[in-house]
Amino acid sequence: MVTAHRTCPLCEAVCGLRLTLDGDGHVTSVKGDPDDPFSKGFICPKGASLGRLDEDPDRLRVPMVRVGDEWREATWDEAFRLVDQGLRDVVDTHGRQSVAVYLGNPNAHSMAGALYGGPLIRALGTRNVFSASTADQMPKHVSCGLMFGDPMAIPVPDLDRTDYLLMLGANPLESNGSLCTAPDFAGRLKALRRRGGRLVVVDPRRTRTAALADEHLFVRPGTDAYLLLGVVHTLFAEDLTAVGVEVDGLEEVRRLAKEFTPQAMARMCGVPAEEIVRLARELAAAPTAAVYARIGTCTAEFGTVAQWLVDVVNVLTGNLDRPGGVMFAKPAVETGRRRKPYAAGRWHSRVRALPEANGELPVATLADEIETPGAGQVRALVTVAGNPVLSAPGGPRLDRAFRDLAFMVCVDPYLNETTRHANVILPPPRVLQTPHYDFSLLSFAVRNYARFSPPVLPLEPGRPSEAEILARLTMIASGQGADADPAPLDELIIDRMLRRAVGTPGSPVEGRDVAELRASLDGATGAERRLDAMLKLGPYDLSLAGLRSHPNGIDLGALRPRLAEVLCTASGRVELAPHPLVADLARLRERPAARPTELVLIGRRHLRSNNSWLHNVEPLVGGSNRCTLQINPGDVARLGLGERALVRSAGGELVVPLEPTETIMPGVVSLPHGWGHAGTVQRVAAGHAGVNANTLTDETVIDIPSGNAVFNGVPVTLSPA
Ligand SMILES: Nc1nc2c(c(=O)[nH]1)N[C@H]1C(S)=C(S)[C@@H](COP(=O)(O)OP(=O)(O)OC[C@H]3O[C@@H](n4cnc5c(=O)[nH]c(N)nc54)[C@H](O)[C@@H]3O)O[C@H]1N2
Ligand SMILES: Nc1nc2c(c(=O)[nH]1)N[C@H]1C(S)=C(S)[C@@H](COP(=O)(O)OP(=O)(O)OC[C@H]3O[C@@H](n4cnc5c(=O)[nH]c(N)nc54)[C@H](O)[C@@H]3O)O[C@H]1N2
Ligand code: SF4
Ligand SMILES: [Mo]
Repeated sequence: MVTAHRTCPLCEAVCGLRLTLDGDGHVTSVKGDPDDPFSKGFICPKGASLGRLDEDPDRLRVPMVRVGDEWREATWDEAFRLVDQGLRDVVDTHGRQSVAVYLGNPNAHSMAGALYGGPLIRALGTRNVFSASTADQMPKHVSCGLMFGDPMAIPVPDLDRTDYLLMLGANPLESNGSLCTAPDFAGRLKALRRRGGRLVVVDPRRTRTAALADEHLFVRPGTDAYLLLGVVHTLFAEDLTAVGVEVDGLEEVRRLAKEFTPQAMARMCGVPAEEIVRLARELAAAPTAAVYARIGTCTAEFGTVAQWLVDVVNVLTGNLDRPGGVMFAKPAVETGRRRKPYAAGRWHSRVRALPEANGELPVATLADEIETPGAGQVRALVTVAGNPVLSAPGGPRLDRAFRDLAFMVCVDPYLNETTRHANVILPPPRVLQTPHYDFSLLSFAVRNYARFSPPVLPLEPGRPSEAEILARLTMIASGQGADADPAPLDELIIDRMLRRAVGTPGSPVEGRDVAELRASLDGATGAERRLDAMLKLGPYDLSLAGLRSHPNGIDLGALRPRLAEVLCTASGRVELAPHPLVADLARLRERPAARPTELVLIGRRHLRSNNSWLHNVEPLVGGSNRCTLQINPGDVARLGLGERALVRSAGGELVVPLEPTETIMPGVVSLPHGWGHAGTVQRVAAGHAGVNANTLTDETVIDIPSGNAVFNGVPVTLSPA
């Protein structure tokens, strides 16, 4: 029996786990780690099934090569050589822009993704960079980039101290929180209420989170921006503003907000005008307050404007960068502090001329780039930890487009709806064979905290770690071939990092000798050495050895005000009225109010699900975790529907089982994404196939400033099936 401590990699809550393994390396129990200062023993059903997931017999163990419709196993050397050949053929004939890359969500949870995603993109030398971010939080990056100068400067609600939390389009009781790293989110919300605070949830569904709140308001999908404009209007109209930080554009926002009266906004969003006014008054009157909005408001037609308005309200009520308001975490490792203010739209996509955001093009236009002939047409694709056939808008079109690629390589543990189109699949090792540090999620934590988990089990001889897989792909992409040793890549990156740091005034190593610093670095692999270097350059005087000696994690304290440190705007002030967002109000003004009979589709999440890839773990599927269409019983009766319905949208059609429930507002239906398992060798998932929600979403409709996909507020019609 061995006990091991690990951070759970399955969601943003970063819970500490305590695993027990038998002599053969099988997980016999998974518990929350009571000694973790952040998660304090919390665990959810997903974390509890980590052992099952890790030992899933359907996970790939060796590289797979597709020849026609047949798969065969390959050695690692052979697989990398085929990748080198496949990519080289495409680049030689069609140029570098003809290779696209798609990085999926689990990259945000892995050291390999954090450390090698950037180098891989740079080595490919392509602007056809896509990721799950444009199906998720890109609106927040763009709004924060424009307001604070840095797209990664995303303030989080100070959950443990706030007196008032207005939550829009988030359901942490199912999702465990997002862009707000907070293990036991539910416990923290209950504590907020126990200390006399108030929680208000805005959602077209009365969710489990809403049930726990003081108040729940139904909002018409896709209209949170209108609701927030009504709040901003009221704050000015009733002279309730109390700006506590230096801003530019205050008068412009005051002037802009004039026309957006609560009465007019109520007609758009369905929240009564007097409720909008009351929300504004309560936010202003609370000793401290935080507005927090997540996926429901991001993956919507006015996603970026809504994210902007969230922080406008936080600024206007004096709650930006103060305890109890919204604050910026100070992680132990800061990946690339910006020097230049964020600029949007530096280049555009070839086919639809959509602007780049944060270095990426919208995944909503990936199919266009593959299907449309001409110079720069995408002919090859590299995916890492992504399943866009199920997760991207208009997924079935991508399913068809992928078939026409000249070459595709996927780094993924599963043969699934996306990777089945690959020529080569490179599977990363088991979770327990992988070191873990949360480079990105700890930047959005409600407490400053650090934890490193070394691998629990060794790699089989000859098997590369995911870091090595990505490093070798990077070497291939930079033209150095399949057999090049990737070790110098890490050393080059470390060297550059140290050189910059010794020359930076105020850095902990200012003026020191680079060679000496390099010699003092610790770590079994290049990835670990890079982490050690970053910790040593970070603000807490930490090191890899220091983290190793604290296997339960280290609490680095409550959030402290630090706006001056993160602000990177040209003016040196918070930009309250960035031009691209002000300009986008024109689009919002033109949208007609919904007709009473109109039906719109939204998504939802389930505690025992995780996008598309946990449906092969028996304890996590079944029960209430099913792919059904939630619908208000009034709509069922009005439309004369039975047990199933035919759902049609501009994007496509599906037949789905109905789940009538009073918890969803009339005129709204909800279907979870990540289902529609087909053509794969995942035996459990195949028995719970469900349908692909992204058959119905429409890749031609996006949030303009960010290029983000629109999953919520999709017009649909229903008829008996
Ligand atoms: N168990 C589980 N956890 C997960 C995931 C998972 O699939 N399963 N996925 C992870 C990922 S990738 C992410 S990004 C996070 C997301 O984390 P959350 O943002 O908390 O995601 P959801 O649970 O989908 O909650 C979104 C809520 O928005 C509501 N909504 C839909 N449309 C609108 C709208 O127009 N306005 C408003 N105000 N609300 C709306 C939905 O009804 C839903 O309750 O969760 C992560 N955690
Ligand atoms: N309709 C609708 N669509 C949505 C959403 C919605 O709310 N509604 N939500 C969107 C959101 S928020 C997101 S984040 C995206 C997610 O979009 P994606 O990231 O494209 O999809 P996932 O289902 O998370 O796929 C993750 C893939 O990574 C693989 N994987 C798991 N662990 C690892 C690992 O350690 N290494 C590697 N290399 N691979 C691994 C899995 O097998 C799976 O193939 O979906 C989006 N799609
Ligand atoms: S809440 Fe998230 S991090 Fe915590 S155990 Fe569950 S899946 Fe893992
Ligand atoms: Mo996500």
